[in-house]
Amino acid sequence: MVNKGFPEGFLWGSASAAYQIEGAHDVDGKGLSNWDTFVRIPGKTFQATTGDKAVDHYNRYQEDIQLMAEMGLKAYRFSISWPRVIPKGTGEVNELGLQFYDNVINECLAHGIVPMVTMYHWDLPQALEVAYGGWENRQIVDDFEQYAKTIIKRYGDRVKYWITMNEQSIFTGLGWQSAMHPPGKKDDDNMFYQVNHHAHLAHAKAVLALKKLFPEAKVGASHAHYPAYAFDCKPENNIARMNLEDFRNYWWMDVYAFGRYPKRAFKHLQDHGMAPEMDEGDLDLLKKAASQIDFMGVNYYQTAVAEENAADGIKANMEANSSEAKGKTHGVPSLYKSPANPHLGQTDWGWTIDPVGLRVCCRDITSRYDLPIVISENGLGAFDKKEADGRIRDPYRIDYIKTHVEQMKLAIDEGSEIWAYCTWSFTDLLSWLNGYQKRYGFVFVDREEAEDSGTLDRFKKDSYYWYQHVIKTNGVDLDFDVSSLLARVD
Ligand code: BGP
Repeated sequence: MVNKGFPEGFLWGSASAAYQIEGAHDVDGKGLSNWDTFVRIPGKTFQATTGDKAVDHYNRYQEDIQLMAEMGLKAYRFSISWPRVIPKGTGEVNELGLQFYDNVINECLAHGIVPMVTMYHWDLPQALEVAYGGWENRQIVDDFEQYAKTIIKRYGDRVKYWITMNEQSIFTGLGWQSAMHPPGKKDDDNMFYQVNHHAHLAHAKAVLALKKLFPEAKVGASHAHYPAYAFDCKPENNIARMNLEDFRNYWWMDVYAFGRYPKRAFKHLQDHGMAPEMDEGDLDLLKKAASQIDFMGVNYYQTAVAEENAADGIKANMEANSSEAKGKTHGVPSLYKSPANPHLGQTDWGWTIDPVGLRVCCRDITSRYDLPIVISENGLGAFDKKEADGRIRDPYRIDYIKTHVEQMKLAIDEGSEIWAYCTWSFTDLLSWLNGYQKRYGFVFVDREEAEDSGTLDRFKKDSYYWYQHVIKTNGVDLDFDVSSLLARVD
């Protein structure tokens, strides 16, 4: 028997990240992050946009959480900025920084919103980058552990859901393979695998620290799940699909869930002299942490296509979240190449739109790991416009989220245990590489690329009212027509 609607207590949520919303990049004792530094390198971000002010959530968090409450949002996923709480990355703690997140958490709880905390959403203390190369040095594992323990001790009494790492595959891929994120290195595959090993160890230490202090807490990591379809039924293309899954998905999720690297992929790296260096005890640590995680976090935006690729074939590391991927084939010689999917449309930034892919993610995780799932990000970046009548009509976003929610429901009906669905994002915010014009929110923020381009005032989009209704009906009614309501509101 298939039920209508979602399980009781299902967490309808929305997500953000510190650098993309907070602003206040150098106030109240905050240290600089790698992103504060990177965005100042000419040509790195769209029209040189920065998160210096972002959408000023640091000063407007109460207003934002009030809007969430009014919507009926059940969960709010946000990240803590490491350099805001430990300005130099290690050592002295910044009490004002800690207080800011106390305020955010308390405000959420006062409105009945479950806070879901991401420990690392890419803003590394720049001091650690300068001191020893950040993630490149194994020292970071201990420093991350100190940071994790600091925030766990401070907030663990009130925060039940924790996400250690956000999209490790993406920040390392863009950081060491395609130079699009800090530290801006290119084609450094050896270091790519080494920094990932360090990040895996850091994740593991954070999981163990959390469970020791708060055994009831729920913890996982959020992977940028990028499921692949074979280009066709040519057997070699299915091998290419398996390669892509190993090197884009299982390299991370197998470690989180099993505490080991996928065998075929590890052998490939050994054969090519690229396997990460490990210390004795590393695998035991990863295994111990794997036995204690509670869910798999999934950030889902798009699927890939896999086709065989010759040893001297296409090489270009275009990562899932780069804006340059549009229409281009990318790949890894001898493993796979990834052409566009002729059956699917794309967003204005060239990201394939594939609601069924979300179901594929859930099915895959359920069968392979048998873990509950938290969908920690899913959403549509678009050029929204505030019209003369004050409305922001975003039927394309409603359609995007609706079709993804429908597929998520099918996954639940098929046996996946899904605890939460967080859209990206609640308010508009900074897109890492694509500025403020690429909008994801239910709430429009009046600003453009230039720092003083708008009032930063908030306005509800049509999708705000639609999601409000979805939450109210616990996902039973996805066909709500906002126009009838908004005719009255206006
Ligand atoms: C994910 C990140 C988010 C967010 C989102 C949209 O990879 O975890 O932080 O940025 O993608 O990406 P973009 O801003 O590139 O459109």
